[in-house]
Amino acid sequence: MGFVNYEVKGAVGVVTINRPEALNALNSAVLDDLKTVIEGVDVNEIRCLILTGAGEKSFVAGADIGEMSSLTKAEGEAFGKKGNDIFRQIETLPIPVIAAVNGFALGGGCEIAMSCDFRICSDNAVFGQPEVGLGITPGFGGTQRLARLVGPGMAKQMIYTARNIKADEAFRIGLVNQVVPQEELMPVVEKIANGIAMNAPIAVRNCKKAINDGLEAGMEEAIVIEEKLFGGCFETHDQMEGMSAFLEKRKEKNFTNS
Ligand code: CO8
Repeated sequence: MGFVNYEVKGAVGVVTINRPEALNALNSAVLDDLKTVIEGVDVNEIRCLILTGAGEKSFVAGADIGEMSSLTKAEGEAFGKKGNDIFRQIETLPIPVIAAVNGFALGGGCEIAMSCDFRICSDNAVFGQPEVGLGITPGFGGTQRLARLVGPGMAKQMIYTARNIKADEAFRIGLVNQVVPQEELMPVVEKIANGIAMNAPIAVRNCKKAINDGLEAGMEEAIVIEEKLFGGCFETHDQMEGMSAFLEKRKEKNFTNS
């Protein structure tokens, strides 16, 4: 696929945004290719997805400023919706998605990383929402997801000042889970992804859904969401296998996604 590569490594899929000449900036063609690749992921075979950017300098340096510069109001709104739709598809994909942030994650780049389940970054990563310096607001979910992830005060400061932050600060405020040397980024993220892939896939999916759906609900409703997804694991092959392995003191488990 032109601007987005997809590689399957066992039960882990690696999606790479590949437009290094523009620091992997998201134009319409990149977003179209990303949508095609995400919709093509076989979520019955793949148990964890990794999203990264090509090259060693940038994850995604934002939405394409050249393309946006001449948009009308209606086109601007449509472009925002195009990004939002695909980012929401990533966020609600049944399997976990890890952002391996290998450099600049600015504007739409920070926003796409935040639509993933969690973020691991290299030590050269830079995060920020520079939009107000360009005369626009974040438009691919940044005002919403950043506030939910790091709290409204920190999100407002980052967005109003348009100040970029380095990897260590992103870690300190909880925007990323771990910072690793650049050369270790993909091995570390693949190890995490493989670890997730070894766990019971239905249970992992149900955890993702319980956390995501529960965060959008009040606590009374949220615990019922969890109860249903917890109950939904019983009588699956994987629940019986997981518990039998424990009771029989077996280390090896044969989880089958059924
Ligand atoms: N859009 C288009 N092209 C870009 C972008 C971008 N966001 N970022 C970098 N590029 C291009 C540069 O134009 C340059 O191309 P060329 O070689 O043809 O001149 C190439 O990538 C390399 O970039 P630089 O030479 O600038 O590299 P530097 O190392 O000097 O600087 C930076 C790297 C600091 C990342 C710098 O490129 C930069 O500031 N980029 C813009 C970052 C930014 O502001 N991003 C936010 C964009 S706005 C956004 O994402 C809004 C999302 C919501 C949209 C909703 C729509 C309604």
